[in-house]
Amino acid sequence: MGFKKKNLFTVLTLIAMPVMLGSCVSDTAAGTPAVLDSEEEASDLITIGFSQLGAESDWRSANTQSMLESFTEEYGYNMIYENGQQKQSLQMTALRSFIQQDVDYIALAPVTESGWDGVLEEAKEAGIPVILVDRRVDSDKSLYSCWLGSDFELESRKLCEWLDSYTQAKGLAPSDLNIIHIQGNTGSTAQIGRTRGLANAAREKGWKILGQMSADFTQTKGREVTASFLRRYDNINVVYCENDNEAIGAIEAIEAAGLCAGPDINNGDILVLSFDGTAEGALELAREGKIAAIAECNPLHGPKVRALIEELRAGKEVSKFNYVDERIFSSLPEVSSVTVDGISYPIENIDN
Ligand code: GYE
Repeated sequence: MGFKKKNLFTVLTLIAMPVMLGSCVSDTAAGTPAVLDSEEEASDLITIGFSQLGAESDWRSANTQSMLESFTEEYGYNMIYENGQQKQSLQMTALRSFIQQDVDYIALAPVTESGWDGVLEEAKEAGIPVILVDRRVDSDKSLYSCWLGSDFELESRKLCEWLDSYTQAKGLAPSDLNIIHIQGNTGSTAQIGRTRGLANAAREKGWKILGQMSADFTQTKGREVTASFLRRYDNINVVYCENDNEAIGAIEAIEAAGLCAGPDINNGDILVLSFDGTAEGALELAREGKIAAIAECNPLHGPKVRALIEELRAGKEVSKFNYVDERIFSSLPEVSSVTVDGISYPIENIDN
C-alpha cells in the first residue's frame, strides 16, 4: 500500500504542531491573528470519502451524523459524503469516484457483504486505505485496513437469552412460543448475525418460528409484513424485529388488528423484541412495555473511526476487527441479567 506524500506532510505537521500552536497564541496576543493562506489550509486537510449505504432507519441517520460531525475541518478533515440509497452499484460508483479524486482514506458502510473484491482491489492499487464501518464485506482481509462495528450475533444471543428467561418466568414452555421473525435487509451483516442468533436459539430451546420475512429495516415494511403475518396466523405471541423501525411498524400493525403489544404474554399480549435503541420513541415504547426488550446497537461510530484513522496516519498497527460494547434495555423486572458464553450481562433497566 503506497505511502502518500500528504501523509508524510501530516506527520511532519503533527510533529511541528506544539511550535505552531505556540506561535499562533503569541501572534494573537500581539494583535496580529495568524491567518492561513486558504490553499495552504486546504492542502493540510485529510480527505475522507465516506460511502454510506442509505438512510433507511433512525440508526442510520444517527450513524451518518456521527461520521459527518467527526470529520470536520476543525479536526483537520474534509469529508466527501455519498448516500448509496441501499444500492451496491451506487456505492461502487462512489468508491470509484473517491479513487479518481485521490482521497486519502475511504470509509465504507457496505449495504451487503458480497461482491466488493474488484473495487477494493482498485482502492488497494491506488494506495488508498479502506476502513469498513458498521457492516462487513466477505472479501479477503488484505483488501481493507480494518472494520469497526457491532457483534450482531452476540446482540441476538443476549436478546434470545432474555426471551428465554422472561418466558420461563411467566410460566411458558418453549413449545408455547410462536414467533414471527421480521428480518433486516437480506445479505447485510446485521441481518445475517441477528438471524443466526435467533435460528440457533430456536433450534436449541425448541421455539417455533411461524414465519420469516424481510422488512428492509424500515417502519413501513415492518408494519406491512407484520400485518400480513397477523392475517395468516392467529397464535403469534412473539414478534422478533431486527431493528427499532420495524418494531414500531409491527406495533402499529398489532394495534390496527385490535391486538395488544405488551409484556402480558400469558394473557394474550404479543411480545415485541427489537435491536438498536436509537429510534425516536423506541425507548419510550420499551418504558411502556410495548417493546419488551431491546438489544442496543450503538451508531456513534464517528469518533472511533477517526481514532482508527489517526492511528493509521501515525503508522501504528490497528486491530483488524474493532467491536463496540452494547447493552440490553428493558423496563420489565422479571429478568435482571443474561449469560452468554459464561459472561453475565446486566439488563439496563430503562425505568431508572
Ligand atoms: O441496526 C438498522 C440499520 O447495520 C447495524 O442497519 C446496522 C443496522 C441497524 O438500518 O437500524
